[in-house]
Amino acid sequence: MSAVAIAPLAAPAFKSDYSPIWCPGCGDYSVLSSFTKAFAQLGLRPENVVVVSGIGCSSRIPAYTTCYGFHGVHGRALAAATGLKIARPDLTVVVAGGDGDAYSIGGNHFLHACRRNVDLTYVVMDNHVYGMTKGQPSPTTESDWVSKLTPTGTGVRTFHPLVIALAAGANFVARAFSGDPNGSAAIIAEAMRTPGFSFVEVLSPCVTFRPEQREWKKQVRPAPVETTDDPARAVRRIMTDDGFNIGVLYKGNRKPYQPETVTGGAAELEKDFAL
Ligand SMILES: Cc1ncc(C[n+]2csc(CCOP(=O)(O)OP(=O)(O)O)c2C)c(N)n1
Ligand code: SF4
Repeated sequence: MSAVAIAPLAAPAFKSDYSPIWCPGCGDYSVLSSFTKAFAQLGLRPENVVVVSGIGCSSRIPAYTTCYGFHGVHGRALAAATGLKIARPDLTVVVAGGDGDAYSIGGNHFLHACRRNVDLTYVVMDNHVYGMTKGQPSPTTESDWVSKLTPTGTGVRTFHPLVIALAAGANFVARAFSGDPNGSAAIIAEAMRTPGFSFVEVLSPCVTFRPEQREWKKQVRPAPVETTDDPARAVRRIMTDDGFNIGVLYKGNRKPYQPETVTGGAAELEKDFAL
């Protein structure tokens, strides 16, 4: 008897019936489209994909997909995702969050996820602000950004996620822009195809608390250089660009971390916790 062929799914099959409650014009709508397009491009099925997030406007993404989802605790998405991928290496695990979630409260997990190189794709929607809690500065907020809470700016230098990811050992580093959902989908798909910890910074404007970010569409451009597999070269390039070069900026060959002790999967682990 011949096997029944399963038809590949199109992007809309990965969108749930929940309507996003993001502000009109928020960049995260397009990032959601990029996720679903990437899943379709990779020929995935929702039952084999898990989208894990922390807390924030951007972290609402799992509910808007038809995949399994885990909308967890602020800053702890990578910890949950790492455990899941180690226990269930058969699943495709994608992690989503914002710059506050990822680099402030979640900063330590970010460093160690890069270092561990578990086969995950981490997509951070960076709007240089805490959107959900109404506009506090985040680690990527420019030091001279003036707001009600920072009347003279923060005076603190910004965190540089891509460089820090490279220094900590991430195996794939890219920058995307929400205003180009097809380009972002291609980058996210390439990140997911690349074994190990893949990090994608998506510039995703917060039109409510950073309306000036609507101008990002005029500032972004394709990176004028080819992807490199040399982390030192990638760091030099990223340190000297203006933050608006889009593309895959580094792709390495590190072997993903997958401890043999848990290859029996979740059932094996659960035996130790049986009452
Ligand atoms: C332990 C804890 N501390 C603080 C908060 C409050 N909080 C919720 S979302 C958020 C920041 C979200 O900003 P970001 O991650 O940049 O996402 P955005 O909303 O901009 O997408 C904070 C501080 C919380 N939910 N839990
Ligand atoms: S507050 Fe900002 S990040 Fe949050 S939904 Fe509105 S525009 Fe998007």
